Amino acid sequence: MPFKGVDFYRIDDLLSDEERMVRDTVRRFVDERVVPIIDKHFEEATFPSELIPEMAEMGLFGGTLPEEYGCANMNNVAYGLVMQELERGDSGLRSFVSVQGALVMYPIFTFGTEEQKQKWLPLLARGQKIGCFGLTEPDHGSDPAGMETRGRRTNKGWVLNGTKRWITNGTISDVAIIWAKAEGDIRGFIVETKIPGFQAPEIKNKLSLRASVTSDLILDDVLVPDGNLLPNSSGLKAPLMCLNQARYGIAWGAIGAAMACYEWAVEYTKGRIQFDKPIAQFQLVQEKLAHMLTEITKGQLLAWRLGRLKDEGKLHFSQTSMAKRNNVRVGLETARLARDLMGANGITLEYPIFRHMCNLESVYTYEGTDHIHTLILGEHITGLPAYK
Ligand code: TGC
Ligand code: FAD
Repeated sequence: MPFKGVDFYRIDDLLSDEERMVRDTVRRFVDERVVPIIDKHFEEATFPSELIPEMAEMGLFGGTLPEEYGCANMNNVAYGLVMQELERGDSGLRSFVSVQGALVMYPIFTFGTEEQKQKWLPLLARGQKIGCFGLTEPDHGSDPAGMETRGRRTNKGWVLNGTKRWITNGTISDVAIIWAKAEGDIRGFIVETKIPGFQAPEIKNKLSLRASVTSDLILDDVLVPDGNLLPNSSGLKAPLMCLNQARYGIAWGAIGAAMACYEWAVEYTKGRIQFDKPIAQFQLVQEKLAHMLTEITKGQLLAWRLGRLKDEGKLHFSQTSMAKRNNVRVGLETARLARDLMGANGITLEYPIFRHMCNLESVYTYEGTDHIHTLILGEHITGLPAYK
């Protein structure tokens, strides 16, 4: 079914011509290149790597970074619209682009030397190198400050030891940004994955984000040259700054998935006859459709305002938490309601609904769980941190 677009409050009118053009380009790409193949990839649990060159060509990797590093230098609203469209296709595709840009290119750009930027950013922007971000560990998810991965300084460079878990793109990466406690401080390292002592086995049997590669990273006495330390990264604040970028993209992306589910629910309920009427004519069904559209519209406005604040340099990370938390809730609720309205047909891969619903279960958990974003807001409101 070709996507018509969900824009009840004419948010299009709030976008510039350039923002609309970026959105429409990625919208076409998703309709023509992603939608026809994504169910097969989800079913077979493979990532659609064949799409990497086209996404690079469109400037989607590190899209907001400057042109001097081969990036598209788009504004944050345009980037958000990219994320919305990609996740309308599949959260796995948006995850791939989030990780490459927000979690690999952003830390190199923000905490790296000029030499590191010149070496890595153009390759990553062209999709010739793929990256991953290793923060989470088997025993430290919501609480990354407790990480056990260690960096020890030697006269040959840094020796890294530890295990990271649930790492998007891990097995297919050429380079990993690894966060470790190094001489007492949390630091970021650029680790080339072909190096001795580094392994990245894939985590199998996921029922969510099946069209995305998720891995363990095992570092066993991995020797990293001094020049691969990100010199301006110091403390937990550094990886958390990266997470802000990715959480921003998710706030837009989750609404993309919701838009896809809503549109299918409308079409399906108008065509499905029970008791001699389209089920869309029943009040209980209309209540659900009205609720979905209202929540999507609120989520779109949150994302749009978040983007404008980010472009104006006025964004506080607690505002990103509000949008991530709200919009993933909207995505997941919309997917579940659409599944309900489609009855038994809702559980198959014939329609994208259940796939989105399964994906969004991960999106609810990664990049800060729903609880963690609630507590970030709680701390912002009260000044009292309730995590510990
Ligand atoms: P806390 O003491 O609160 O903070 C340490 C320092 O960092 C500052 N800070 C932030 N700075 C920038 N952005 C943020 N979001 C920040 N949050 C805190 C804070 O002001 C402090 O600064 P300073 O100057 O005083 O040192 O740290 P805490 O240990 O109490 O932890 C706080 C908490 C729980 C919010 C944090 O640990 C957290 O966000 N946990 C969630 C972990 C998480 O989101 N992991 C995500 C891993 S990556 C991932 O999931 C990728 S999925 C990718 C995909 O496929 O799309
Ligand atoms: P836990 O932290 O153990 O949480 C379990 C439950 O306890 C949750 O409900 C949580 O909200 C709750 N909880 C924990 N602490 C508190 C508290 N203080 N108050 C209230 N409730 C609390 N990580 C990376 O570093 N890089 C990646 O690329 C990456 N990709 C991922 C891809 C996928 C598909 C998934 C599923 C995860 C990925 N992650 C990645 C990991 C992700 O960030 C973590 O799963 C997430 O941070 C939660 O950690 P956890 O799974 O260990 O859950």
